[in-house]
Amino acid sequence: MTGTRIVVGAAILHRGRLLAACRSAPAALAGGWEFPGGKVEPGEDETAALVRECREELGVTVRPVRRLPGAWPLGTGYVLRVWLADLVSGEPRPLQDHSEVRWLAPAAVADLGWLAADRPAVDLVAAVMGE
Ligand code: 9L3
Ligand code: MG
Repeated sequence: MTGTRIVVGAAILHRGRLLAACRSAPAALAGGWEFPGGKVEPGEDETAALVRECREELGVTVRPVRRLPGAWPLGTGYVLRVWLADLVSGEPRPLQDHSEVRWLAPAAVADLGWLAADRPAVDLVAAVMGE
């Protein structure tokens, strides 16, 4: 939709595990787990933003695979869209806005303290992991 501002999140799957990142900033979100990512910049497409954000936040190269159906409101005029992604290279580490990253086995996905906005996509990713 024209004018809709988009935040992309990366559901990075690797060796049967899902990467989750715990926010350290801003204070209102600190301690909440999320799919790493961020705002799509003007003129940038979603996949380019996803690759850029994963490089900036985690120091890794990812390959977007497909976008999950849905767009979830962030309450700030933005919506969250989540992409499945492969890890191409690098070892994820928290370089920006995160205190910790964690690889989750399928059984651990549902129990994490995800940000509310990410929850619906978490359920979709969990279903993909169970396929
Ligand atoms: N946000 C929520 N879930 C996510 C991501 C990547 C982002 N998986 C929210 C947090 C911020 C806003 O979107 O309010 C912008 O994200 P960022 O650019 O601070 O990562
Ligand atoms: Mg971010």
